[in-house]
Amino acid sequence: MSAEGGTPAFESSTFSAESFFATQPPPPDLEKSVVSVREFVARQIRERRRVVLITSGGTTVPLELNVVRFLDNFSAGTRGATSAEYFLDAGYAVIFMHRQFSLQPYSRHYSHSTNPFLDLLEIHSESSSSGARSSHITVTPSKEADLVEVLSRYKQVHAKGILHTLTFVTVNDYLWLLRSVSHELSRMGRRSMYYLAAAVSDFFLPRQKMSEHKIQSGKGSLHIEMDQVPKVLRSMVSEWSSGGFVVSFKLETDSALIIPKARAALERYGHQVVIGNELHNRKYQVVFVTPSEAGFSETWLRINPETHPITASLHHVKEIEEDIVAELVRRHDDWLGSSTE
Ligand code: PAZ
Repeated sequence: MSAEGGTPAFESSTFSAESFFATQPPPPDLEKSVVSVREFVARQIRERRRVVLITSGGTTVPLELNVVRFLDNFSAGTRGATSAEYFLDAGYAVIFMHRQFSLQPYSRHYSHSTNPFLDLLEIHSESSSSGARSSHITVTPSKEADLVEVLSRYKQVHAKGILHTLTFVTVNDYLWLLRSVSHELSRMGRRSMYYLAAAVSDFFLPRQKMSEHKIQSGKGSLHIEMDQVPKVLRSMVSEWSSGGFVVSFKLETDSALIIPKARAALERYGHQVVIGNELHNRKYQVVFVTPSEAGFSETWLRINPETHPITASLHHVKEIEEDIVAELVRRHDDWLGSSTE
């Protein structure tokens, strides 16, 4: 990186998973998160529930140690937050590992941009006989039925203790957390599912190459050379997850690349399903790519875009995640049924 602030000598432009974890520091609260996941998984095992780990939202790539600037991506976490609700409905417990401030199950219905909560409320002011004025708040009657429905589902899930939430911000946080949570979840073996919907950066700046202070302007253009983020899916399948059902996502903007890249990922990593989607129609169409006796098989899921207006998100509106989750639960059942364990 040519930027003021110094560039310590550090050679490595391709990281393996091992060299990444040997050289990049863990997030400070990792141990606390691990203990909370351990307890959550132990309870779900006792209560004989399957668990799905959902990753959701985008990762950042900080450019400075005292971070002022960072790279980010488009993901709002809709896929992950929506899918979490359908997995919970299907009887799975959910570890929801999401980008801080991205959408979350249930509260997503009231996101600040599509349905700001202040618009749900009305103020009523009264004067008493002594002349003192008081105010109270109620929910706008036309919004009440939807709110009751979402709130009661949210409360039930929390009362049952079947949703556990973890947050990440940077790609470094994400990788450390993913490895640790997968280790904990591996105790559940084939009854666990990994649903990797987060939009994870392919490139990052190793800590050893980062400028300590804010990159200064005044020397013309800025050149940053990033290293490749290690492809951890292989380690996840062969070491970390210990036999769980692994579903990865593949996002492309050129739809012709989806199938070949999904097949290449299955060949390389040996997991169960790649769900391919294209940026602009990802809310209406996805393809399941799986290994089969004939090589690979593809199953397209589609919904009518008119039944899913972009701003509407309550459960009675059709969401493609309902079909994605139903299909995965069916495939996980079949896979468990075919197990020799
Ligand atoms: O978060 P969102 O609903 O806006 O987008 C979902 C998605 C496109 C990030 C997800 O479906 C996906 O494809 N994740 C993997 C991206 C990738 O690394 O290829």
